[in-house]
Amino acid sequence: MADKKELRIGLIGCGFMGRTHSNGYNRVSNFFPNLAYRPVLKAVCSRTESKVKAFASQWGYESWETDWKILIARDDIDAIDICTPNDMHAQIAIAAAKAGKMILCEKPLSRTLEEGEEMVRVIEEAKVKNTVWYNYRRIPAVTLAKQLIDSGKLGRIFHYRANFLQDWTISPELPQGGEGLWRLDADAAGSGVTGDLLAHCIDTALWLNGGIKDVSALTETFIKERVHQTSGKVQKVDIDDACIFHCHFNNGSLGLFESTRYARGHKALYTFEINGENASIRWDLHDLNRLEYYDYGDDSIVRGWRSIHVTDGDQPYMDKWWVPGLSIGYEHSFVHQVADFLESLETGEPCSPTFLDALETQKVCEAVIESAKSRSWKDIN
Ligand code: SOE
Repeated sequence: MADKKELRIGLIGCGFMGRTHSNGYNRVSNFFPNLAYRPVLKAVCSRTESKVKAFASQWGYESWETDWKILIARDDIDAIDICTPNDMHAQIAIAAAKAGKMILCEKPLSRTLEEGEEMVRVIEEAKVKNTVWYNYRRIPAVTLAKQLIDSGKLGRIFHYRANFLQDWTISPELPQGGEGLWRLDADAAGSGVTGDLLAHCIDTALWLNGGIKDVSALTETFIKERVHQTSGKVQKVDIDDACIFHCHFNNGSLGLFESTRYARGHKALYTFEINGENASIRWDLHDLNRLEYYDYGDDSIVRGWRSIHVTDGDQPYMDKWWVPGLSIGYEHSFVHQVADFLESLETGEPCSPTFLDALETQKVCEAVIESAKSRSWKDIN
């Protein structure tokens, strides 16, 4: 380890995402031993001292701060990792870029397209290395889907279908805003399921199936008012609780997307299915090691959907883990993103999705919200 170059991390935010990223940094050098770089957990930052101290000790950070501006100003930090609620992404990323730090930003890039454009402008000008944590791309079965599509096995694509279904906000008693529940507060989050969940589906879709041309959407807010944790008052809810949209992709295929936090029984059901002229694939986050594949080229007497257990050393990332047949999980997608980021420091290549790539997802999210508001089709760009 001593011969490796250090990437000194300053992480901002100690919530769920702070834990997933920290776990990625902690695991990566054990499982990707050939990388030239290794992450060093230099400092973590959060407003509450007791919380940030406990987090630093639990995850192995050398030090902690309670003011992100101080963290950014430190010269022993190379990269800022943004794990805050969405309303902090732009100001932190812009300040970090101006200070010459690399940036790893949690998804979605921003609350609005305008915010995202400004972030991209500053980051490009500062020429700092950057990436956005759309982690699902790096689940081996999803990466394998990309390889199958790119190899031409599916042929012309006709349909792309994706869902992201949850059920955790059904109770009207659930407050909005504040710690843990900022995702229900439009000021903090920007949007509801569109920016939080559909953004994942859109990122994967753009990666697998190329750009989206236009969208037609509808959104619904089922619970119109909730107590706000900060003010203690009942306030209007401005996020979208559910969103459905359809679209044309630039390659001529049709897309159908649905997301909600009101699908009783579903906790994080992210699924997609792609139908091509020669083959189809489908994937389900609840069974994330499997990729379902149907190939019309198979001998007709055995033709049918096959379930590929993506755990073989020949399959993406899997030579780094256990032995064929043994599964990995959600957390490994973050380890893979760290590994790819470290590798990109060696190769000098961008680590996708970059801020610029993630701006494409913002464009679609913005068009989806605008389309639902205006009850009309919206072009992307
Ligand atoms: C929301 O519940 C959430 O945590 C998202 O914010 C994450 O991005 C998604 O991966 C899981 O669900």
